[in-house]
Amino acid sequence: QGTREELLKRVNSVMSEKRFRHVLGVEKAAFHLAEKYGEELEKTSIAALVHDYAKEKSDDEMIALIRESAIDNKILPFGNNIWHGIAGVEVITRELAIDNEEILQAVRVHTTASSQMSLLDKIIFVADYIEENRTFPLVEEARKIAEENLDFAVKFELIHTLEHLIAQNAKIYPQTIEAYNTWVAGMK
Ligand code: DGI
Ligand code: FE
Ligand code: FE
Ligand code: FE
Repeated sequence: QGTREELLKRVNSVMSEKRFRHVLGVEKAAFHLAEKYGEELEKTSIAALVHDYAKEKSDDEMIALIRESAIDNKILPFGNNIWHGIAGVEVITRELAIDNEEILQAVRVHTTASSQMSLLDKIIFVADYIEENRTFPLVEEARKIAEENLDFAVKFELIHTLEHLIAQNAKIYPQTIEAYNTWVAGMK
């Protein structure tokens, strides 16, 4: 197991300065939520630092990876917004040798959420949305909710992400809808 410093260097080397600042912001927000809601800080740090590791890979590289790995080819039409979490797990497994299943799962569901989420999954999902560099209109409200109730923050984020995607006529990944049905529409 490497140190945080080594991981920071690796992560910094595969993304823009702007995205690296976002990643540091996610780690900071995730630390805050981990202390508040009782998650282990080392796991939280690693998950936050690697969550967008595959975000700047080329489409060609990601498509090749999805085709040759066990990842469901049904994700292919959705683009890197969906690939970088689900297939990103394969990338961080190979390039960073991360094998902690809880960390990998938090990366896997950080964009779409999931009907079943661990505390770490929720922390990374919400921290990604509320970190200090985010500036969209609803972010202050999301931050306030995250201070009160982590599950309500997941729900708020799902509602507004889906609204935003639908307003743009974007393709909705089935797992995003599944998460919405569970967290928002009360489907068990
Ligand atoms: O990687 P980040 O920009 O930090 O954030 P993210 O991984 O949470 O989300 C990346 C983008 O993916 C964001 O614009 C929202 C979008 N997204 C979330 N769910 C879906 C989605 N895009 C599509 N097309 N379909 C989804 O279901
Ligand atoms: Fe992401
Ligand atoms: Fe997110
Ligand atoms: Fe992110």
